[in-house]
Amino acid sequence: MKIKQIFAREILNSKGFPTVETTVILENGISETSSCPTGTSVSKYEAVELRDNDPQRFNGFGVLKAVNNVLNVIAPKLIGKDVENQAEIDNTLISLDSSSQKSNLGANSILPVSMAVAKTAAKNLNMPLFAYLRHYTSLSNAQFKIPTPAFNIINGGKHAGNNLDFQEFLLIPASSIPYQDALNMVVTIYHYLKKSLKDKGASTLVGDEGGFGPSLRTNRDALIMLSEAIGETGYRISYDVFLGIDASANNFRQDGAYIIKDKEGNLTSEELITVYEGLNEEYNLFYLEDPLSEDDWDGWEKLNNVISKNTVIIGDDLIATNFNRLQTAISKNAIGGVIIKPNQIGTVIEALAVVEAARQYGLKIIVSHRSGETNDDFIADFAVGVGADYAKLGAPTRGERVAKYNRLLEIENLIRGSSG
Ligand code: 2PG
Ligand code: MG
Repeated sequence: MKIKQIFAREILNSKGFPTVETTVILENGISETSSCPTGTSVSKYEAVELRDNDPQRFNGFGVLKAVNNVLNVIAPKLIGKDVENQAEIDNTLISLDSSSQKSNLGANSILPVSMAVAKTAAKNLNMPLFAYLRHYTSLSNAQFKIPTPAFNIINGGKHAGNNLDFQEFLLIPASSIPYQDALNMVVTIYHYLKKSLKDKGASTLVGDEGGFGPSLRTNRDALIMLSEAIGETGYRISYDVFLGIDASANNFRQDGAYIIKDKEGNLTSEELITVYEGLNEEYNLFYLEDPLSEDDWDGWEKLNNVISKNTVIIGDDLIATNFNRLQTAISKNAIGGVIIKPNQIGTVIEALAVVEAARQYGLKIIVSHRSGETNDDFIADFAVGVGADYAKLGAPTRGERVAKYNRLLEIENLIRGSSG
């Protein structure tokens, strides 16, 4: 079915910043809408967003230029194209922009079109989006499963106004636990944690992704609080549920050194690795994302070699959902898993290519939201469709986060229904 019209508008995201929403309409009247997420801790290797820089509107963060790019540059080239031809459409978007980081049109004009095209195509075929996206992978059509959710329960770094250096302290349920039960477990722990923060006089205000943002003495204290909360619920740590960290280490690297409150002074990569090894011995970290900064390749190689085989070292800012950077990481044996964020690269087709390369090399695939989100639940379907091992979607609170977790509940039901 051919595309008849594409609309775009400026809307707000969960952090009160403008973003671009697009609607694709087919000749038969079927339409779907999608909107662009935005990162707060962004890699310098990501596709970039176009902002208006007009101080008269939204402190310069307006996106009317990107909206106009959809309406005046992108739409005329896509109208009349078959909506099911995602590859041709995304390649048209890539060549219309023609820059290496989507800086001409802006990834925030390109991605919401690419996502809305996929959503509209699925709707036109009367298929759930996750099942439609499966066609663009090397996986079999039938075997859908809900990725293990990775919940961000305590927020720090750039995601909260507190004093923690590490950006995310995560709870990861055992993969054998069905999704509904995993959600129940983590929500139970979340509320125990809230109570114990309150009892200790710590703040229960939440950060960008709905996790608590208390100020604590060290980053290790956040792991202590999480472990205690798990203990109080009766769930077993490192059996029912595992601990993880997204350090987002770019944010505490200064002049070639790392600075965190767990250890005095400026740390070298080796010294920081020793800190992680210590934390791992105590808390059996299952998941360690961006433990080192995005240019510290030697540090990544070293850590991935020395850390216990039970810990997955995950590249987010390091890879930036970029095929070439993934190849470099693979050749250096720097990671065991990779974060996939479609807006880091700018089109659905390019994100799918990175997923396939990661799968081919046996890396864990973690599909992730951004800290600035809307209620668009595209990423939940994307995670199931591409057969991700994990889906990182924030805390199980706040509308823009639960939109995704609730969509996974819906998909879980659909999958059960289809498998009898
Ligand atoms: C991350 C993400 C999402 P941001 O670092 O993994 O949690 O944060 O969107 O701010 O880059
Ligand atoms: Mg990250």
